Amino acid sequence: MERTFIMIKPDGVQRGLIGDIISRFENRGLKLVGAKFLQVPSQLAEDHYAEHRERPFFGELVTFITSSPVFAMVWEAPNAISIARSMMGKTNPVDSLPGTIRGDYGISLGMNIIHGSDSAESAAREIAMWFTQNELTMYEQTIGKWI
Ligand code: IDP
Ligand code: MG
Repeated sequence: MERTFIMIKPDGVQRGLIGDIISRFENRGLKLVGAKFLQVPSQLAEDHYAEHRERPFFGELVTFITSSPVFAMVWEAPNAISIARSMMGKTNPVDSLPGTIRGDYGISLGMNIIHGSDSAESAAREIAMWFTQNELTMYEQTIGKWI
């Protein structure tokens, strides 16, 4: 079983896409085990995007992600990380295919609606950064058995 950190960015929240994005993950069969709506503190934004600190767009990225509320979630499923990444579509809008979240809703590289962990290491790091243990449900213990 795997968990991934997913965040609907300020543009996705403002465009009213929270419900659609949750539906896509629910319909696919991933299980929601944590969620929160928040305006991101700058320190959290900088830590979250630490791997991009030296990139020229880092300042704009942090400014954007802290500009208005985001919707942060943890989803659970077998292979949740790669399944969520394929549902999101590629980072570059030229490559994000129709049928994916980015491919259906966006043409902007910076305002690309959604973030999702890109590896098991990132997922562990991001989940721990955004959620405390007791904000996350133990799915099998509280909701039902995975089959
Ligand atoms: P990802 O979100 O698909 O994992 P990353 O390469 O980790 O993509 O980049 C993080 C975010 O930074 C992207 O989602 C995008 O919003 C932004 N970004 C990436 N590359 C650029 C760029 O060249 N210019 C402006 N923003 C960028
Ligand atoms: Mg990334």
